[in-house]
Amino acid sequence: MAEYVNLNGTLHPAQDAHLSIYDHGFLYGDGVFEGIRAYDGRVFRLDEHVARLYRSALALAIEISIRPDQMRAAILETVRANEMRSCYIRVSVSRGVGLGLDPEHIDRTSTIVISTKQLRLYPQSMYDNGLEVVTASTRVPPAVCIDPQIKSLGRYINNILAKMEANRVGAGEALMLNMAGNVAEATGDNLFIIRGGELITPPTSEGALVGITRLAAMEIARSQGIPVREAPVTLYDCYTADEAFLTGTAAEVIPMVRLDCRNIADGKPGPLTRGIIEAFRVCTATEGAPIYD
Ligand code: PXG
Repeated sequence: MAEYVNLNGTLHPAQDAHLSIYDHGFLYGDGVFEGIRAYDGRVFRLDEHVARLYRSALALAIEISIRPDQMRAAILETVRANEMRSCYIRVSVSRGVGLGLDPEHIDRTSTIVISTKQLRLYPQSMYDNGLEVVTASTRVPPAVCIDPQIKSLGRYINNILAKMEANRVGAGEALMLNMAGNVAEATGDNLFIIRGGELITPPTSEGALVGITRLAAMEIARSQGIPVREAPVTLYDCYTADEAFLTGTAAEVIPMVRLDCRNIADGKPGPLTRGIIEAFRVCTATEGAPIYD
């Protein structure tokens, strides 16, 4: 079946969806995006993703030319056009088209692209046995330079470099530190540690994205009676944690069992992590905006 892409409100076969070479997203990373997932006919936390997209755009003074409810409908329409039930949905929005940095001199009609893909996931064995992670030398930019709450295209060059550091040593992910040397997050996932029965995750002021899976994991933990706290996390805290895991739309909830050649506790996924993974799978299977009524 042909793959369809929604470009500025119109569905095109993927090979016919063309962007200007002067699109500000391409030229300068001047845009925002969301990575969303559908599970068996339902889009997980669609409204939260759309809301975050518009907050990111607002913070960068990018005017998205359609309303959030129209964006929501366009996302669902695109998944339907591709006859998908479970997939990864990518929404990218750029400021507009024109050469030169100055937004005054470009056509500030936002470019909006919505596409769907089959996901390549971590293999099940990594959920069962956990992920080996390394600390990257590439830092997250300080919040005074670019607020980590903004899911912008341009921000990701550092994350890509950090991911390449992980690839170089065969690790599944890389942790990124902030300028103070505390752990901010992984390249495309948030970090959690468990210590003394308590769940701890770095606050966004430490350089973490306000992850939607992060929020789901916090809600699940609280509902299971596990206390949750946002606090700075050091590498020492990770090395000596009872359990650790990462959360993200792509990875879902995945145990982190080794960091920088050190086992975390016994080097196996811990019981609280397993409980949260199980509950998260129930959430993704039962919640979400229906794609096909
Ligand atoms: N931190 C960063 C830097 C991220 O990019 C997360 C944490 C997890 O957030 P969510 O809301 O997904 O729980 C992310 C998510 C992509 C892609 O297109 C990127 C993400 C998610 C899905 C797809 O590469 N980043």
